[in-house]
Amino acid sequence: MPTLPTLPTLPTAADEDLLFELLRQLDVAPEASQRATAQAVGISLGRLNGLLRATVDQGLIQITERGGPDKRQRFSYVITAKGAAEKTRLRDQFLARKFAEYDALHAELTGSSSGLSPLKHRTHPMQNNLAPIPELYVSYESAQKMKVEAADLTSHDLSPRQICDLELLMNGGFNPLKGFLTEEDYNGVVDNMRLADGTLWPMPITLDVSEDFAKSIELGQDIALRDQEGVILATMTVTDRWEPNKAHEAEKVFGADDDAHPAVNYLHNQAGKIYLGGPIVGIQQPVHYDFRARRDTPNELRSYFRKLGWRRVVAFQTRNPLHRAHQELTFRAAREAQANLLIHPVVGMTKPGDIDHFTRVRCYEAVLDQYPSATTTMSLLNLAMRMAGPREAVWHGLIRANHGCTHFIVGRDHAGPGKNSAGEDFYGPYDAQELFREHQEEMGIEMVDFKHMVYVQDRAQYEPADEIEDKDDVTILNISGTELRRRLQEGLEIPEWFSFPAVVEELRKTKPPRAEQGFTVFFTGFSGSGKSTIANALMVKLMEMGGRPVTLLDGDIVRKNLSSELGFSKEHRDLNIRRIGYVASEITKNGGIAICAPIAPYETTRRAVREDVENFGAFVEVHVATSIEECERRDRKGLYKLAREGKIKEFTGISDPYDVPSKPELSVETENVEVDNCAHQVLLKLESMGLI
Ligand code: PPS
Repeated sequence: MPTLPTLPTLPTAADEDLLFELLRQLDVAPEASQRATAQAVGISLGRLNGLLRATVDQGLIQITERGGPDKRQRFSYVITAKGAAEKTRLRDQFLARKFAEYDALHAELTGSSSGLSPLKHRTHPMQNNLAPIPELYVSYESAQKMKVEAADLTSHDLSPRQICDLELLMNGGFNPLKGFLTEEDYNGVVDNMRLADGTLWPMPITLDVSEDFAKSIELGQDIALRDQEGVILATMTVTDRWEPNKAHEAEKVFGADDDAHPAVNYLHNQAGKIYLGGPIVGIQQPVHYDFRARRDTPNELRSYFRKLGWRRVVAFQTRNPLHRAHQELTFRAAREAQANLLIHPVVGMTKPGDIDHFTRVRCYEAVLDQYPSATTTMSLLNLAMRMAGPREAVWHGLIRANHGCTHFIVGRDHAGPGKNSAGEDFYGPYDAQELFREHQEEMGIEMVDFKHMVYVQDRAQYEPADEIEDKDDVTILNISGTELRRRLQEGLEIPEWFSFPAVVEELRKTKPPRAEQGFTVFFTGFSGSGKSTIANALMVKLMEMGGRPVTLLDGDIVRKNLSSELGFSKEHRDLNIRRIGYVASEITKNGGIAICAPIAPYETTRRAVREDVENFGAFVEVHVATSIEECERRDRKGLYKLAREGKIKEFTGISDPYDVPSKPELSVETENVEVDNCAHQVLLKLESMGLI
């Protein structure tokens, strides 16, 4: 090696960042060629040479010569203990600088986002709920620049739920969060509902990613966060990476590690294994093409309230259409709180199986003229709900406080997830009110609590159930959610005391009677159990009846046409079934009948397909319960023999698992029963469910 120049000092931040990059690169790829190293760090070969010599001089790395034929790879590098310490120091310094830049950005935004002068310069102090709150967006000019720069960063494609979370992080809906939770904040939130600095925050807002993606990231690295079309919405400096204890999170946040809870199910079966945390810088809002005029950021709502002089605002959270009981409840709440009313429905993600938000918003619009326009407004909230009952109520309250509201309605079973796997409610009906009450002072928003509202026919009005003193002398009417669904499904009357004709009309448009809706019949069972034969017979019978198009997605047909590249590992089987589920849900959505007949050995995957389909219509799971012994005895395709001989690996029932369905709509035995009879049993089931 030629003589080394003396070590150049590294005075600027950019030089220090470069040294950090180099040490990191040498750590990751100690035997890469110099050209590759220079390319990875983004400098010329000459510059690299100088830097390498300098780092050797400082005792940060050692270079050894390697033998071997490849002249370009003559050296390998080892980072010394001193080098490792320097790398850590540089990383921490980098992060500290990022945080400082970030805080400065916030300070700038606090004053400028509404076009008002910064708060400290204003002569009249503004009421807390009306002053602008910090957003995480950069200015338009910076965003244009960042978009170009961020194109070179490693990208994470956000899931629909993460997009909802990111939008509320960026627009201040999740204030005071400045990004996805760090590990320390996460632990505090999970265990005590508090961030590391003690601030109340009940819900973990985490960026879950796959193990492979997590491995490709270095702490301190910036990543680009993209929506599902690839648009860069934000960048994030990854400061934390950890594997969460999901069972613990489920217990603490949702009250039980039970997959019957939609958010627990999501946590275990959809969320990635690793969480990344760190501050984000917002580049642009997620794009929404629907109901644009009805969507408002927290600052837009605050400025609207400011303009109208609304000092007290009570928010009503909902994921359901509004019926008369809700109208009465919201009127009463506004009266009680002496406040204006904000109808603030969630249009992000709600409970699987809920009425889609397009229909709901049309329903809300249909009843808006029932409210006094001078004191009521409606705005849509792109929140991904977790159905976490009490914690969710506190979370909803904080979000509404950020949106400029002073009061929040909490009714019976707020954000309830339904029954647990033992058939019991996850939370008590008024647990949410209790937890909210405990924290409301600190939250800066007051609860307006309501008991269950029922209709008293004698007085032709709604009253809270627990306030009716002459219960035994009057006629009390109530239609539950389940009863409403039944009436819609069967095309039965929905009385005017219960809902508004315009709402019912909208609901009937999207929810025609069951006999006119699409649905999916999903057969599952061992190979050779008779799934395909029964499915074929069923298809022919349904086609004979006519009325709706029928599609058969048989295991073998699908493997030929949709999944020809897949094998039989768990991963491939899951992918195969999810594809079938996707096609079936599209058919169901469009009013057709999908008959599926794969083995589908895993309960969790079948459940995911059920959820996909139930967004649009009924899912009828039929277990073809032929025993493995009988299937093997029949061995129609000769596959069992090959499996026994070890010539086919991972064969279901022989060398691969099959989860017997725990709650199928129907289970059919095929031993000593005619195929025609089996298909008929399915038809009877469909009839009893009102589907034909
Ligand atoms: S899965 O698990 O649902 O994705 O399987 P599926 O798509 O229904 O495909 C099952 C058919 O593939 C043949 N086959 C096997 N089955 C199970 N295990 C292994 N290892 C295997 N290898 C090939 C078999 O013929 C199945 O057809 P059916 O119609 O079920 O008999």
